[in-house]
Amino acid sequence: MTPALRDLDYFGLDELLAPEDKMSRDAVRQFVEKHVMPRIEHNFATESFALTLVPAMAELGIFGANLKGYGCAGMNGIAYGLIMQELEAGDSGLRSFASVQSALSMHAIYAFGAEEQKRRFLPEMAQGKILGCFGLTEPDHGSDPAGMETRARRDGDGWVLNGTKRWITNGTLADVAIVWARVDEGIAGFLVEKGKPGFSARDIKGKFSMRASVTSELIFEDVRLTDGERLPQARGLRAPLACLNEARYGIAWGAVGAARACYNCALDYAKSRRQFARPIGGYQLVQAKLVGMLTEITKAQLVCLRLGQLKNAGKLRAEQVSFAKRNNVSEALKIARSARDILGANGIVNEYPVIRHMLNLETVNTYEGTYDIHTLILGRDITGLAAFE
Ligand code: TGC
Ligand code: FAD
Repeated sequence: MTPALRDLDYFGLDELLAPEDKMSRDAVRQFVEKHVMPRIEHNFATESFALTLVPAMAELGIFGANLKGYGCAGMNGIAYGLIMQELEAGDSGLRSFASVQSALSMHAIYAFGAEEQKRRFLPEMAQGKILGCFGLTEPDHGSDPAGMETRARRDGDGWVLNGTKRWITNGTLADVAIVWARVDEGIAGFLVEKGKPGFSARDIKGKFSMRASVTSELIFEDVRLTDGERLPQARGLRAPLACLNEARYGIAWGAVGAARACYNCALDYAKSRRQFARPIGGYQLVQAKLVGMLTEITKAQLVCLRLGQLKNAGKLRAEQVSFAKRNNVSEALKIARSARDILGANGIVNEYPVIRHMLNLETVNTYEGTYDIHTLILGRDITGLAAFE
C-alpha cells in the first residue's frame, strides 16, 4: 500500500464502523491505489482530470452514493464520508469531482427536481454517463451569492438566461449545468445542457492548486429555456445553500484523508531521514510536529464520526456541518504545511504527495464557504447576531 493511503486509527474507531461501511471504504482505497496514484502527479502537472477514471468510479457506486433509488447506491452518511476520505487521500481534485457530481449536481435534481427530471438525469449520472456541474459563484459574488447578477427573464411560457458563473468545477466537462439565477420572485435553479445556443464554457488555467481538477467559467448569452428546464421545487437561496450542506459534509470527511496522507508521509520520512547522525524523528521538535498532526487528525476523525451519526439520524444541523468543514480543512492545511516542513527540500518536489495536497487544501479552505464565512455562520448561531454585513 502506498504510504499516503495507509490507515491511521489511533483511537480504534474502526471498531465503531459497520462491516459494510468498511467494505465500501476499502474498495475505494484499492481503486485509488491502483488507478489514481500511478497517474495523479501527471494529471497535476498537466492540469488535467483523468476522465478514464469515471466508469470505475461509477462501478463503485461513488456518484450519488448516498441517494436512494434512481440507480444510486443508497449508502448511509458514514459510508459516504469514508469514501470521500479515501478519494481525497488520493487528491482533493478527485474528491471534488465526486462531490460536484453527487452532492451538488445530483442532489440538486434529487431534492428540487420534477419526477421526470429525476428519471431522465439521475440514473445516467450515477453511471457517470452524464456529468454535471453547479454554477453558483460569479466573478463579483463569491461569499455572498445572494448578490448574484445572473438573471432569468420570463419570455412567454419560457425563460431567457443571461450572466456569467466563475470558478465552476467540471464546467467544460459537464453535460448539464445546474445554474442558479435571479428571477422576479427570488432565486431559481435551471438545468442548462451543453450545446444550448448562447451557452459557452472555458477553462481557467494557471492554477497552482487543484490542478488535477477542471475549473471553468460559464457564460450565458440569451439562452432560451423551457419551464421543464427549471427545478420546480427550488425556491430561494435556501435551495443552493441546502446543496452546499451536502458538499460541505463530504469535504469535512475528505480533508481528513488529505491530512492523513501528509502525516503518513512525514512520519515515514522522519524515521528514515538522518541528520546529525540520527533519524530526524528522534528530535523533540520533529516529534512535537508529528504528535500535533496525529492529535488533530484523530480529533477530526471523531468529529466526522459524530457528524455521520447525526446525519444518519436526520438530526444534523447546517451549523454543525460548518463547524466540521471549517475545523477539519484548516487543520488539514496546517498539517500539510507541517509535513512539508519535515520533508525539508524534498517537501517541494512531486516525488512525495505533500506539496500537492498542501496546494490543493488552499482551495478547499476557500471553496464551499471560506474559513472566515464559516466562522461567521457559527458566530451567528451562538450569539443570534449576524456579522456578514
Ligand atoms: P441567509 O439569510 O442566511 O439565508 C437565506 C436562506 O437560506 C437558508 N439557509 C440555509 N438553508 C440550508 N442550508 C444552509 N446552510 C443554509 N444557510 C441559510 C436560510 O434559512 C434562509 O432561508 P429563508 O427561507 O428564510 O429565505 O443568507 P445570506 O445571504 O445572509 O448568506 C449567508 C451565508 C453567507 C452563510 C451564505 O451566503 C454562504 O454560505 N456563503 C458562502 C458561499 C459558498 O459557500 N459558496 C460555495 C459555492 S459552490 C462551491 O464552492 C463548490 S466547490 C466544489 C466542491 O465542492 O468540491
Ligand atoms: P470572496 O467572497 O471575494 O472573499 C475574499 C475574502 O474576503 C475571503 O477571505 C473571505 O473570507 C473574505 N470575506 C468575504 N466576505 C466577508 C465578510 N462578510 N466578513 C469577513 N470576511 C469576508 N463555486 C461554485 O459555484 N461552483 C463550483 O463548482 C466551484 N468550484 C470551485 C473550484 C475552485 C478550484 C475554486 C478556487 C473555487 C470554486 N468555487 C465554486 C467558488 C468558491 O465557492 C468561491 O471561491 C468561494 O465561495 C469564495 O468566494 P470568492 O473567491 O469570490 O472570495
